[in-house]
Amino acid sequence: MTIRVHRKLLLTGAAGGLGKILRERLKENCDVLRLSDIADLGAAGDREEIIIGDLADAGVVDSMVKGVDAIVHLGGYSVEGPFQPILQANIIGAYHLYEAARRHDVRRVIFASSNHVTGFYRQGETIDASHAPRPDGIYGLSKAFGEDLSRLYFDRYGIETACLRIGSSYPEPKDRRMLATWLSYGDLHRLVTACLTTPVLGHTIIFGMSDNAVTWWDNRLARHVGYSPQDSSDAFRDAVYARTPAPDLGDPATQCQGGVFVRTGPFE
Ligand code: NAI
Ligand code: 15L
Repeated sequence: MTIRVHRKLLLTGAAGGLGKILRERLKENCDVLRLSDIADLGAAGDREEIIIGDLADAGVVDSMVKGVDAIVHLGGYSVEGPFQPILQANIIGAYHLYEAARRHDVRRVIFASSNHVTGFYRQGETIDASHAPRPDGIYGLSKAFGEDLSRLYFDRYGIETACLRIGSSYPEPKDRRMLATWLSYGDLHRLVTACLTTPVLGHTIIFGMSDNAVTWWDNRLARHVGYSPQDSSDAFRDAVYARTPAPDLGDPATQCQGGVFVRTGPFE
């Protein structure tokens, strides 16, 4: 169910893979969709506003946030990499975003966190939102910072946040790991919509996954969000098995939920 409860929404990272998907779909959720990114976004379409700028620039972030009712924050460095760009985009950028939300009284944020906050848990175990973070790299650590930052701004200022620990959101699962981590684009939009519209969100951590038979994550602590996935990786299972080799059980990328991120880098 899509309910248009917001007048003006901000979507950061709108030029990215998921931003392009949500650019169209989030128009169902609001009267005006404000888009931002450091990269080109083309011309503003019907009911769109565009602000180009760097999340590391506090002034630009302030102008992005001013006048919106809620924020879907996808912008940032989205893979494992060197510390400096991750620091600028994900850590300093998230701080600027929450400070601007506090100043402009924005009450709800949907934050694109990542499964890499808990990437060092084993593929043979099931975790929920009460398990301690075990980041699998600098990128996962930066998302853990974003989750803690949002908790501070909830406890202190009452700004509600959903931290979406997104698994792997692509048109279809690319490999055997993604049979567990896959989040369809339709379910991504359903998840964001549920977080935008649930009456009381509070500060919530929720794993962003479709209704996959193989799963490592339990969303029982986020039932109040009302997210009900409609898609499943199961339909892709035979095809994925047919085109991918049997996993090497001695490889940390097979042992751990974070996959290859657990052995990517260091970069310095
Ligand atoms: P993406 O890399 O395609 O998009 C990120 C966008 O952020 C890009 O358009 C980029 O230009 C923008 N950006 C980067 N640094 C910036 C800065 N300093 N200032 C302003 N904009 C900046 O990533 P994707 O796949 O669209 O993911 C969106 C979000 O979801 C990211 O935060 C990512 O970490 C998170 N996520 C995505 C997953 C997936 O499966 N696609 C899985 C887990 C988390
Ligand atoms: C992520 O956090 C990344 O943004 C995305 O590119 C994928 O690699 C995904 O995790 C994943 O774990 O598959």
